[in-house]
Amino acid sequence: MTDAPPAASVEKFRDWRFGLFVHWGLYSLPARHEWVKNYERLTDEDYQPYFDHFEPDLYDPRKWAAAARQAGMKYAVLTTKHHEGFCLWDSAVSDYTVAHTAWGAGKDLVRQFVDACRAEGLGVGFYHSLIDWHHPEFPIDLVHPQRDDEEAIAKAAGRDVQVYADYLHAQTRELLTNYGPIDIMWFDFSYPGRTYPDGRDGHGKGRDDWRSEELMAMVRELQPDILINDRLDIPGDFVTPEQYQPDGPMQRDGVPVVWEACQTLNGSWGYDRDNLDWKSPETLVKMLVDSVSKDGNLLLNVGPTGRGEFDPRALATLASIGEWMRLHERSIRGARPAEGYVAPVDCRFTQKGNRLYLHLFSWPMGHIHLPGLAGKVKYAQLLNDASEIKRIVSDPHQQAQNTTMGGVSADTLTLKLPIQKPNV
Ligand code: JFZ
Repeated sequence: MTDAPPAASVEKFRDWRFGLFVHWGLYSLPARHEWVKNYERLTDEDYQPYFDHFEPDLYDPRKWAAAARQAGMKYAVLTTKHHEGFCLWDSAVSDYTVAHTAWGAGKDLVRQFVDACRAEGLGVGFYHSLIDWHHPEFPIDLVHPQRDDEEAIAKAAGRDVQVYADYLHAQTRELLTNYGPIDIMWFDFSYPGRTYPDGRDGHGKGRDDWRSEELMAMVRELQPDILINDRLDIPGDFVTPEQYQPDGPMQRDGVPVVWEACQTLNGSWGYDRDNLDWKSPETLVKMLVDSVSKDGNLLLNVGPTGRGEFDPRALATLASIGEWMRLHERSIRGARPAEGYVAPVDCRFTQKGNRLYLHLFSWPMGHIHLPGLAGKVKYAQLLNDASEIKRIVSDPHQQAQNTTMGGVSADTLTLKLPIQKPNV
């Protein structure tokens, strides 16, 4: 690893626990997944209408940032450029930017985003795609074997990825020079050493293609306090499980590592109009709790529309999460896993200071048994309304006689819960 970030940056990031991911670009117009250009094998010509019609007249990132803050998020990460190659800022080294669209002459959507985050008190992150389907020297090559073909290979021939790497470095320098202190750099992604199923060279991309060490050193030089993710094909400051929850605190080479799960609202990162696969707010809250209980963050994605708004389904979901966070935030923000206690089935523990938070993913039948906690809990309450919960410590005498609390070991704390789950 090239150096390490300051401990204060790491702790700040871990305390945030919950952030907003925004995938926004030309793909918001076809509105059927940010990989549409690759999935549907669209040529540059096919894709041109989205550049020509990019006109996000309702773009007001203060609204995005306010929605994020109200949902309980503490930072936001924007796709400055996704794989399609389109830049949301007025890059000096590209014409494929918002500033070169008919609508966006002279506009810098990244600056507006950064200003909005700062105004709402959110940390700021930049997602930046390593892959670029538009740059003339990027060898478009195998990412999805089943979707690649001879034409793509032929197109890749003769392209010089090092020329592209110069461009990548120049753009990264712009992003980390012109917008003040940036908290997170989120590169995406490497796929080294890929081969086709029949053994042909798949032209994978990795550290030698991006010149990852050099790139990371530059990022640290420009932004000494920044955290860099782990998708440069060299170790980064945090790891990024994507669309899955790990089964426990994450490790790298046997050592605990900072991590952030990224999750979609509906399986697509970019705005996907006809998608019906929306996760419920309850599922998303469970993902957040699950991450924190395993010492990780959750970066939850919204794909804004081509007009630049969060669509009503996304807003409603964020509002529901926000209502849960209003009542339960202190079990999340700055929280850590509970050391030494194993949560019962379908439960998660988080801890902050001497307070232990028990999150119940399904509502128990009147009692919940907590092995190892007898005599360790001075007071128990529901978090949503501070109403007391009665503790029942099993009585060894009764246990011996196998009566009231029979079968519950002496070190088990039993809590008596209301039969009805609180309506929150
Ligand atoms: C990448 C992007 O392709 C996707 O569009 C989105 O931006 C997401 C956050 O990141 O998707 C990936 C990247 C890496 C893996 C899987 C999906 N991977 O290494 O398994």
